[in-house]
Amino acid sequence: MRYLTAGESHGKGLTAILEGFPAGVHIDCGMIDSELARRQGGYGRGGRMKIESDSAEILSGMFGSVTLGSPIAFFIRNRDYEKWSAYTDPVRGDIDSKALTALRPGHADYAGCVKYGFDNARKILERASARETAARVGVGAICKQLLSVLGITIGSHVTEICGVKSTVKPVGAAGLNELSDASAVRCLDKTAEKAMTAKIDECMKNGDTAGGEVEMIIEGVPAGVGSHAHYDRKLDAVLAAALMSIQAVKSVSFGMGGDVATVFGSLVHDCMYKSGAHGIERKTNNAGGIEGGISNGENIVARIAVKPIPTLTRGLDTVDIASGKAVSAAPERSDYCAVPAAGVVAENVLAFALADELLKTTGGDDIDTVVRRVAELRERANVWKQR
Ligand code: EPS
Repeated sequence: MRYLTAGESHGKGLTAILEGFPAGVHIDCGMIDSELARRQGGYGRGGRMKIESDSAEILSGMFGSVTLGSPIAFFIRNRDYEKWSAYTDPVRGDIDSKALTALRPGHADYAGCVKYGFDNARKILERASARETAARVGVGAICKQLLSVLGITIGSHVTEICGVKSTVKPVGAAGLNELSDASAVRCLDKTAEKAMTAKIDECMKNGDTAGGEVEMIIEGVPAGVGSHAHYDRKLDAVLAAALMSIQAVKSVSFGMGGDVATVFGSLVHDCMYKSGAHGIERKTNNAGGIEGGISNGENIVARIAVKPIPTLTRGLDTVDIASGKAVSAAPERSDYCAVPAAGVVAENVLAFALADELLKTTGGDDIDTVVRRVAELRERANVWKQR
């Protein structure tokens, strides 16, 4: 599969085309909109989320909500476009009458203007904005529904905001989002939740922003997805690239992550034992469900670190490229903290990347073939039960 997104943050809206999705999957379009609504939520979001009420209008790729195997296209309207059309209309808009020249440190403003030879950073920020993730969540929501047919669930929870850490460690993905979505910061630890909310309140008071960490768990992936043989099919590399492509993500890790550097191998690798009911089982899951670039049948556990949003209402020291003078970066409208939303985006980019790699492993243009091949893969891991 592959997909493209198009659309500027304050343009008419966002378009996505998902190509290569199998035929015969019944898509609940209401579920796409609920994923879009989950992405809009979380304590610390800014004024824009009060304006938008994201909904995907499906344009192609299905009849009667059942996929055809043809490209699935959809459109998410930007309500805020009404206020911005004089600047952002693709044909008549005059973006230079709303120029942004005080470059925001941490955003794409400086590097983008150098790259394209622009002297107005608004031409960069309109596409660099995390608004684009709405389109990616729409694509992921469709892929989540394919994975669900195959018994695969993805959930996430916030593990840290601005140094405040959660101590709750969920065991799986089933039911995880019901719990995390019930929290304003999508955190399972009630004490940490309070302290995280207080950190965000501090940001609101001081015009600052807060980053954090989110953990994603994928349950039900059969062993055998990905490949040890090809660098570009290693499942951890594929999933990491997808996660790193999310705006503001600065690091990705699986299982024990960076802690593997701190202890002996005997404390890292997940010992196996024979279990009557399940074949071969593991005592631990430090690998995070991937060995040699291939899923090993355990839960896939990934984490992302998200930097604080670079638009601070208090402003940061910078240079105005129109005057060449030292100024404070423009106080554009933004979010104080988007870490809870980043978890929803991460689940959905993982859904696409995993579904894509899984289809490479199983083949199949229609859902029945994919279901049969996944069942065969699962059966292979069960053969050792008889020995
Ligand atoms: C976002 C929409 C944006 C921001 C945010 C994410 O809306 P606006 O720019 O109109 O306030 O809230 O974008 C950024 C954090 C960014 O750095 O650009 C969204 O839909 O998620």
